[in-house]
Amino acid sequence: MKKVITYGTYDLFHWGHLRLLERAKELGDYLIVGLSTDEFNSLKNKNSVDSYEKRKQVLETLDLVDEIIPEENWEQKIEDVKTHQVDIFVMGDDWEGKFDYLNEYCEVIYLSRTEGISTTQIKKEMFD
Ligand code: C2G
Repeated sequence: MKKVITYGTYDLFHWGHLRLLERAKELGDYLIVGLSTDEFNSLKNKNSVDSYEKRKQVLETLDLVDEIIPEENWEQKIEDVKTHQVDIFVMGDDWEGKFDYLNEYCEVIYLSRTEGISTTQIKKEMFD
């Protein structure tokens, strides 16, 4: 079984998120999402509209996603890859190069971001 992992906040789930997860799942048989906790979001200077629990519930409705683990810090990825015996690490290419250190432990693939949609843009439209 080929295991894929990706990480993110996945706030106000949208088409861009879905396309990323679809393409990530196509690379293997089992997809793990490291979902940023509310505490880690503040470390990322990213305040999500929805709580971790709500964001997790949305991802749990997707057959695409086989497992969700909390992303609590920047340092856990190597341990996660080892513990979960991950074969492929995937991120959107807004992170291109940032996680190349994981090449020692698994394949690292950056997928193109979906243009024209972002949580930031949705928040602006919701709250402006
Ligand atoms: N994404 C995308 N297209 C968009 C928006 C997001 O492909 N229009 C991708 C991002 O590249 C990322 C994933 O969807 O791979 C989740 O996006 P975010 O929730 O914004 O993730 P981020 O806050 O960048 O967290 O340790 C890594 C971080 O947790 C990544």
